[in-house]
Amino acid sequence: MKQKDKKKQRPRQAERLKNVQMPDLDALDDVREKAEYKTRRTAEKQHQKNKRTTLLIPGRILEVKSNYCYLVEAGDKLYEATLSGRLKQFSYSSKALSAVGDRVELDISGDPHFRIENILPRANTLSRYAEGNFQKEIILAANIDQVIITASWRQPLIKPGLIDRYICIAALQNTFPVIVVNKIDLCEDRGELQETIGYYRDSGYVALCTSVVSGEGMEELREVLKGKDSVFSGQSGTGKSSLINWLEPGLELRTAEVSDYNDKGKHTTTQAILLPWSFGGHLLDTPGIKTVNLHREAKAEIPRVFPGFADLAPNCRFRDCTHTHEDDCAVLEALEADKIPIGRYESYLRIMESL
Ligand SMILES: Nc1nc2c(ncn2[C@@H]2O[C@H](COP(=O)(O)OP(=O)(O)OP(=O)(O)O)[C@@H](O)[C@H]2O)c(=O)[nH]1
Ligand SMILES: [Mg+2]
Ligand SMILES: [Zn+2]
Repeated sequence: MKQKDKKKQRPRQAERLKNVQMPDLDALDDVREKAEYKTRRTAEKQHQKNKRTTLLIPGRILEVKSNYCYLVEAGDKLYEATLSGRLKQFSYSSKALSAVGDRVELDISGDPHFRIENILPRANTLSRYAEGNFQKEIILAANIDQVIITASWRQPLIKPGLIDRYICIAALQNTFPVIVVNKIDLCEDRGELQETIGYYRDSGYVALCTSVVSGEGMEELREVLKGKDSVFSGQSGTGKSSLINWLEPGLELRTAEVSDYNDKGKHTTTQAILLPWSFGGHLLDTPGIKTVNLHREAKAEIPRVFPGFADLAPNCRFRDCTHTHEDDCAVLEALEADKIPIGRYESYLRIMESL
C-alpha cells in the first residue's frame, strides 16, 4: 500500500473509534449480544440522522429508577431520562457505567423524551466491597463531597476506633471526612469530650458536637452541609436519622422504602438515592454505607491515611514504613513523645491487623 493511501485510511478509523467511548477496555472483548448490538447501532445512527439539533444541558443523576430510567436534576428541574442508545450498549458489558451522583449531559431537545447523552468523568466513587474472597467492588455513588462520620457521646458510647476506621475509608475513597459527635446533651464532662476529639481537631479534621435535644451545634452542621453532597455514616443508633430530620423535617428518610427486590423478585443491590436539601446540596441516602468496609489492598495505604499520620509518614526513613518495627520512624517517635495518644496507635494496629 502506498504511503499516501495509508494516510487516507487513518482518519476514517479514528472517526469510528470516536463513537466508542470505552469506560472499560475489557468490555471490548465482550460483545455478547451481537445482533442486538447491530440493531441498536443502526437505530442509534438513524436517530442521529433524524435529529435536527440536540440541546445539551448539564445535570446530575439523583436516582436509578429501573433499567435505564434515571431521575436527573438539571438546574432546578427534575427530568425522567433514559440513556442514549450508545451509552446503553456499554452498560450491558460494564454495569458500573452509570451511578447515582454522576454528572451528565442531558439532551432535552426531544421533550418529553429526555436522554442522557454523556456521563462525565467522576471526581470519586463511594464503594462497598462484597464479602468473600474476591471482594467485588460495589459502587454506591459518585462525586460525593463529604462523609459525615456520626458518633454519639453516649448511647451508644463513643468509639474512637470506629471513627479512625471511617476516616481511613473516607481518605481511600477520596472524599472528605467530617466528624460529628451527637447526643452532646448527655455529656457531663466537657473536659473528657475535649480529650476525645482534641486529637482529631489537632490533626486538622472538622469535628462538631451536636444535639437534637438541645439544638447545640445544629446550625454549624447545616453550614457544613450547605451546597455540598454528603453521606451520613456511623453506627446504628448514633442519631443520623434524627439529625437529618431535625435539619429538614420534610425530608423523609426513604431508606426503608427502597426495595431489596426488583420486579422479577430477584435480589438486587439496594440502590442509593440523592435527596436535595432545601438549603442547597444533597444528602446521599444509602443503607449500604453503614456496613462499609475496607478493601484488603487498602492495607498498604493505612500507614499514610490514618488520622494524624499524613504529616508524619513522609519523615519516616522508609517510604513504605508501617510504623511498627522500623528504625527512624516518625510515628513511633511521636508516640514516644506523647504526641500521639497510645489509644490511637493501638487503634491503628487493630486496623492493620484486621486487613
Ligand atoms: N439524648 C439524645 N438522643 C438522641 C439524639 N439524637 C438522636 N437521639 C435518639 O437516639 C436514638 C437513635 O436515633 P436514630 O436517629 O434513629 O439513629 P440512626 O443513626 O439513624 O440509627 P440507624 O438508622 O439504626 O442507623 C433515637 O431514640 C433518638 O431519639 C440527641 O442528640 N440526644
Ligand atoms: Mg436511621
Ligand atoms: Zn514510620
